[in-house]
Amino acid sequence: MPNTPIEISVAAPAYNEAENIAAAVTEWREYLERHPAVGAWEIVVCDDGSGDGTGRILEDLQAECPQLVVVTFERNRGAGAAIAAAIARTRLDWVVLLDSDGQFPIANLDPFIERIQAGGGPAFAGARIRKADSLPYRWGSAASGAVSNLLHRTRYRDFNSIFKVVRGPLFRALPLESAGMNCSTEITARVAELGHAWVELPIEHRERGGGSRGWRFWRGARDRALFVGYLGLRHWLLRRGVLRAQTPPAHVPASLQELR
Ligand SMILES: Nc1nc2c(ncn2[C@@H]2O[C@H](COP(=O)(O)OP(=O)(O)OP(=O)(O)O)[C@@H](O)[C@H]2O)c(=O)[nH]1
Ligand SMILES: [Mg+2]
Repeated sequence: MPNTPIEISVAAPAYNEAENIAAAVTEWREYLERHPAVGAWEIVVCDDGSGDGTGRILEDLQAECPQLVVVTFERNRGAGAAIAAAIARTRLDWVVLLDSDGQFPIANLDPFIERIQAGGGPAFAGARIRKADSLPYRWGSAASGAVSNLLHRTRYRDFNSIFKVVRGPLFRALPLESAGMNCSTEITARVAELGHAWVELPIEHRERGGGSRGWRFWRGARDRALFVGYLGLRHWLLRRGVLRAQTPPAHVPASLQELR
């Protein structure tokens, strides 16, 4: 097992990231090309109806990087839709999900690759040691994370982290339905619903490279509260056997019975 090269798909959403996307894709490409444990790799970016030239930059990058796959939305559909489309388009054994604004150094992947080579998985998550966000956003994320842990009877340090490393078939089978900025929370909850424990590893999180935050605090906080409530209700109904969980892909143990 240790010497089997790992096949990795990087999946990322992008909305008006003209200032960041070239540096991000180049950083990912160089890392994947050079990492001794990485075999086949691809980068899948979903351009979520950007209007700042992000699409053209991606086209230029594709000319020199055949492993770069671009999914283009004609209009902006929100991070949730962009993330789901990028994941669905991946093809390889392991999928790494992260943002394309440069806030997640790809070098964070080192310890995850070691764990995968040691036979770990199927679901790893990056817990941000220090969130490079302003206080209200850090507080908001901590509060919603605490409520999600309560509702899902889990104890994750960073329930809302978007930095995920998951077995491809499992990730591609998740019926993701969140629209805006709640996809990370949904992914954490849905994998937990299937009876998998996320293995959390500490990661670095840095300031956004350029460009500005594309969402408003109070609207984001309201949507997050509503979504956490919805996931909590789903989980409660699953536990009571009122709802049936999605049928997990063949290789995932039907450990859902334990939840009843
Ligand atoms: N804001 C926003 N981001 C989107 C959208 N669609 C895709 N994205 C991407 O989703 C990722 C996360 O969005 P960010 O705006 O960085 O959210 P954030 O990290 O909470 O906020 P920042 O601290 O400003 O980076 C980025 O890679 C965006 O390019 C969208 O409709 N709105
Ligand atoms: Mg960001």
